[in-house]
Formats: sequence, C-alpha cells, structure tokens
Amino acid sequence: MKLVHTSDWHIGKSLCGFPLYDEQYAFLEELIRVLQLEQADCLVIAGDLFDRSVAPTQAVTLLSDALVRIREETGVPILAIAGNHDSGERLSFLSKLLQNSGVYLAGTLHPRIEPVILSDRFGEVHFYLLPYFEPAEVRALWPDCNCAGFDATYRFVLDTIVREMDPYVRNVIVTHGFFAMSGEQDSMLFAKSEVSIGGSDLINASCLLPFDYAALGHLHTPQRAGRDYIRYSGSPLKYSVSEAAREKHLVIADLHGKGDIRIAAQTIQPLHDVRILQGPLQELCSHAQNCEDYVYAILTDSEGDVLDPIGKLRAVYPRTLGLRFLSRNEASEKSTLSADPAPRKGLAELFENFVQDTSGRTLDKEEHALIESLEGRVCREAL
Ligand SMILES: [Mn+2]
Repeated sequence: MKLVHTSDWHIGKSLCGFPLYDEQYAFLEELIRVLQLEQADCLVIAGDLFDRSVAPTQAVTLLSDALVRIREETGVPILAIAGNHDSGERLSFLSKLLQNSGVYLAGTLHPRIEPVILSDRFGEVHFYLLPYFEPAEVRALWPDCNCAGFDATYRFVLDTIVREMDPYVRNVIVTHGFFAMSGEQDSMLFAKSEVSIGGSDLINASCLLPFDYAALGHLHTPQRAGRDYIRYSGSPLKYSVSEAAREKHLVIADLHGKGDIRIAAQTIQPLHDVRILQGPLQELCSHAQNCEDYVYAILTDSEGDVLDPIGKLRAVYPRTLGLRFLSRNEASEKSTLSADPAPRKGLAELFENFVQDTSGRTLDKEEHALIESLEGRVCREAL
C-alpha cells in the first residue's frame, strides 16, 4: 500500500498580501504527477486544507477542482481530515455521499471512529481519520471522561481507537496537532505561530506508537516525531519568510507486510520560490535572478544611503515581500565571530533593535532621550 502523505495546504492563504492561488494550482499539477509517477494507492491529507474556517469562494473552488481532478486523473482514494484552520462541519458537507466516490473527509470528532479499509496484496490497511478537535469537545461526546488539556484528551481518544483496532492488520492514523515524544519537543522544527506559548497544545507522541504509520499535519516543516513512521509531511508550499530555507516535499510511505514500511520523499518544485536575499541594494538589483520568486531582502547598506529601497526592489522583483536593514549588531556579530556570550542588553538598546528590525531605521536623538527617560522610570517602578 503506497500512500502519499501531505498536509497543511492552507488554500486561500496569502503571503504578505500576495494571494497564492497560482502556486496552489501548480502544486495540484505536481501532486497529480507524483501520484501517477509513484503509482500511489491513496492520498492522505492530514488537515488544514483551507487557511480559514470560512474559506473564500476561490479557495472552495480550488479544493473542489483538486478533489475532482485527483479522482478523475489518478483514481486514487482520498483520505482527509480537518485541521485547526478548517471548519470541521463545513468540510463534512456531503461527506457521506462523497465516500461512495472514494473521497473520505473526516471533519468532526465522532465517539466511534470506524476505519476506512483499503486492501492490497498483503491484506487490509485500516485508516483511522481523527480530525483536529478541542479538548472540550471530548467531554460532550464521552460524558464520563475526566480529561482536560490536549495531551490527556488526545491520549484518551487515541486509546479508544487502539483498544478497538485489529492488531494483526496494518493500521494508519491520520491526525492533526503538535505531537512530540516526551522531552523531544525542543528538537522539533516549527514556527512560534504553529504552537501555543508554553506548549499547552503539546501531545506526547507515544500514544501513536501502536500504529504502523502516523500521518500528521500541523507543523509546516517535514520531520519525524520520535519515530520514522510517525511523521509530519509539512506544507506543500512555503507559507512564511521563516520557511524560506526549508525544502518542501510529499511523503511516500510504502507499507508492505505488517511492520515493513519504507519511507521516501518527493521534493515539490514551487511555481515561485520564497527566498531571503542579503546584500547591498544595488547588487541585489543588478544581479537579480529568478525575478518572479517571492523575496525578502536584508539590506547591508546604511539606511540613509538608499532612496526608496522597496520601490527599487519591486521594479526588479515584483513579488517583494518586504525588507529590513542589517542591524549594526548583526553586522558586527558576523565580523568579529566572538565566542563570548552576548552581554545583557538594556531596555533602550532592546527597543532600538526592535525599531531597527521592524522598520529598518534607527532612533533619532529626541526618541533616544525619550526611551532613556522611560527606561529609568520603568526600572524604578520595577524595584
Ligand atoms: Mn494546523
């Protein structure tokens, strides 16, 4: 059973105001090509199909086109769940009817999750589609459940699946959330926006160990969660500047007999890449390459030396996402390569760095004096 695992399509998302429909349609072409090339047996989409719970009409059309075309052009069954960005109820629209067409959409949590059963020459594979849910939903469905928080409630629900499932067939779980093995969460790759502050949404991935493959969604960087067979596919496209250096791929999980799984990846070539450029403005503009890409520039010029930098960049790179000037600290850090720990910064300096990083300018004399006087006051009040 060769399954292609993807997640976090975020259809309808825009990047710094640029809608990404063209890139998302291009991904659909790429996906269909890979499904055919790999002779895949099914497609798994582990949540966040849409970027917003009330998706724009263009996004609904794109997903509709995608599901229809994948079914018509490849014939593979599609198994998908809702993520935290989707509205589970909306995604469940016509889902009972769609099952008869080989499209299995699990939008909302049910007290009894029946597996979708597909077969190959090694026997049956049972797919459990567990959509994203909030801990409070569990008590409404299982009144005697006393669990609170993400870890306990996901563990509770996954235990009910594991208790019922046939241990002699191959079992695949498809779910969406922040899973990491106990103590390993710091080594996972994610953006701050993908997880809650303080880690209250963290779920111990050990509850996924009984499955033969766990197709996870939520984190945008492809990675394993403690085991090779417990895995995030990541998003198909770079959805923020912070993802610029990360390659995107589709996971190809080939389940042979029970306990025999082979995992590979297919790199996704985006229609337009997201890149960070660094250097003097003049150089970035005169040595421009792949000008249709989305770029974010870190300029090494002194701020006063360049006029209308964003306009100049956009003349060459029409999809310029933004820019900032390299701060004096960053520049000196690079040149000294000091091994000494950074000295603790004062409030005024931190504020100055903040202004520099966000607007690319430095504080003038008057602003400086204001911040210093505020710093004195804050420090006194803190005592
Ligand atoms: Mn998500």
